Amino acid sequence: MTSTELNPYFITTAISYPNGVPHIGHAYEVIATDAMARFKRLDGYDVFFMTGTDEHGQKMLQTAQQQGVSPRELAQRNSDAFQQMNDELGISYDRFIRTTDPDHLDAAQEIWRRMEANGDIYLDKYAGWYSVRDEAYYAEEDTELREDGLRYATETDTEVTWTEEESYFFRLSAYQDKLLEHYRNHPDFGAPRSRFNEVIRFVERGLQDLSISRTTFDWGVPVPGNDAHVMYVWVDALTNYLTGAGFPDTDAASFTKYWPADVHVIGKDISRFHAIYWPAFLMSAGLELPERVMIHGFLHNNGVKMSKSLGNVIAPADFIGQYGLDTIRYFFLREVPFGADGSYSHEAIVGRMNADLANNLGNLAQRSLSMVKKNCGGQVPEPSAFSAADEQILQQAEALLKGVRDRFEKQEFSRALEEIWAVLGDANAYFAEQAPWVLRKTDEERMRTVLYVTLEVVRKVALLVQPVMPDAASQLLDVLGQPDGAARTFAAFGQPLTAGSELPAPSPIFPRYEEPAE
Ligand code: ME8
Repeated sequence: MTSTELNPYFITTAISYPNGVPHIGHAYEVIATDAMARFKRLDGYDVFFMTGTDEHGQKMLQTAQQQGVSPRELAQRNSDAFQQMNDELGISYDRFIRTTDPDHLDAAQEIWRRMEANGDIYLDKYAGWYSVRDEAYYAEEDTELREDGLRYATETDTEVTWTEEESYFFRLSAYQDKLLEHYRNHPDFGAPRSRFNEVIRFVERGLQDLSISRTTFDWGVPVPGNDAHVMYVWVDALTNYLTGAGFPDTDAASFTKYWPADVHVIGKDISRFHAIYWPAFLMSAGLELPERVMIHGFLHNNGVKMSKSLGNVIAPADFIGQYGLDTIRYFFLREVPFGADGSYSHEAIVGRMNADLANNLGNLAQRSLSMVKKNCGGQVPEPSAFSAADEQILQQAEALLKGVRDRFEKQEFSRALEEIWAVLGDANAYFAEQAPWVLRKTDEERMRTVLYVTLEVVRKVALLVQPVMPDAASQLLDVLGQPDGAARTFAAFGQPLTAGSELPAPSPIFPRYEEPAE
């Protein structure tokens, strides 16, 4: 890499099953990943952000049959719905990958060939319990027979069916020690620690070889050299991350630049697939492992699990319509520590919207900017010597970039926002104490300095909240007179406002939520 090239950063979400339309859990994952991607771009990285849909497998086929359409039609229809959700959420992805894309077929078959060439694939017979809902195999002891006479996977409550067929197997058992060694040498490979520990304990209990092909249906990637088999959907699905980087062309500029991926962002229900199977497949194929698997929790509505039968599945578009996109993005990232399970409710969203956004940020910006408009000729005021109080709040704002960067590096979005809002709290206290509206009559020079300091703190906050609230932050930077381009990247963080520069007319950016009249 020459010195003029930016550092690469490859980040992915899970690819969703398009057997239905997206829900708020899907929205949560792409919003968080989008915030991370935007942060890295603003921080000077060459970011490649990929999301998409996982279109093969028995679940897709069964749903299609129930709906009387072909799996291809079902995939197309719902994949479009996922893309539409991404657009509604302002997701800045660089590629939306579909596992039915032609380049993905090549990648999936090539990783298979590599694992086979390494001696890790053999043909045998599978007999055991399979959950179509989870697209996962379960050992008998991990299932239970219930009163309805059906057998269920204990952990996920999904029905399992007895499956017996010829199948290729992957020698997962051979990777137990190598995986444990990798975990030891890379303590941040899985995060947060509590969820990573669950993965480690699972591996320590012993790994069995994995059935990786099916013969009873053909909606999948054909196994190279044996068309009677299609690949187990997870082999195909996980490989999407390689496809995006340009695999199987390992000499491609994109591959040398972006692989290995920096972060796979996924939910807690699929941590084993990403932190056990995936690194084992990659080791077998002689490919580098991703740096990090970030495991987020599940979102529940008022603490209650979302389900179609409970009728509490909320369409992301309805949320946006009610509260606004930036409020939703802010709420999810601020309210739920990333990694933990979280809950949302109307009251909690309105609370954040009114207190954090409208009061703490919106009012401070609006009050200081309107005073500048009225009393400083609509130009950034000229400060005179800073007082200790001025210096103090300026330094707190200055320190935010490093603090927030450290938090984002670990996907601790709520902590990052907490730090920003702590400084905003102090900035509000500073503004109230300094009372520039009183200074207007007694000491105009001091008034100008206080307004300058306040605007500068707001500018720094506006720069830092761009990844979370792209639209609102952009409007805030507009009213602060910041031109598009370099002035809006983190490179400009330490370059304070220029006194005398023109400011456009201020306009309120963060509305309060008012309950609609009965
Ligand atoms: O698992 N809250 O797809 P998927 C938060 N195709 N996250 C949730 C959630 C909730 N209530 N429900 C689901 C698959 N998710 C596979 C992935 S990757 C190679 C293949 C998350 O549509 C879930 O944990 O069931 C996963 O990360 C993502 O949404 C897609 O789930």
